[in-house]
Amino acid sequence: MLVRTLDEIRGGDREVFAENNNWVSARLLLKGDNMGFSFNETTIFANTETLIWYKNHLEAVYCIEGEGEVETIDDGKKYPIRPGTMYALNDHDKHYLRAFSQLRLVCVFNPPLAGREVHLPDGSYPLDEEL
Ligand code: 9YT
Repeated sequence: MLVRTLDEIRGGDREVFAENNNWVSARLLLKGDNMGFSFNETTIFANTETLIWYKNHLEAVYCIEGEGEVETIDDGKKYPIRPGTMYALNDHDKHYLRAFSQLRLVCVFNPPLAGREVHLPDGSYPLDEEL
């Protein structure tokens, strides 16, 4: 049985800030926990725009706080994000994530994140063997 709290994660190795300070991710479950997925709570800071393209991963995101939008780059579609909204990047969709107020998002990655990944310039995370 694994039990972790955000309070324990704050300030430790499992708390990861974006290279541009747009977000902070509490990595509640990682590859080493052997669940087959990783599980994070991410805070996206207000009035930020983040380019994301998880070409190596699938991600599902569930919003529990805040207002924002996702814009998929290939077709220019915009999807409002608010508490209760889930989106899944099932097609490795390249997108902008915009936070109009602070967002709190629960994020699941397959394959699992391995540790302290931050976005590469193209918006992806490396596969863990490339870390
Ligand atoms: C929604 C999203 O992908 N935000 C970037 C951070 C990521 N969720 C993470 O590493 O926890």
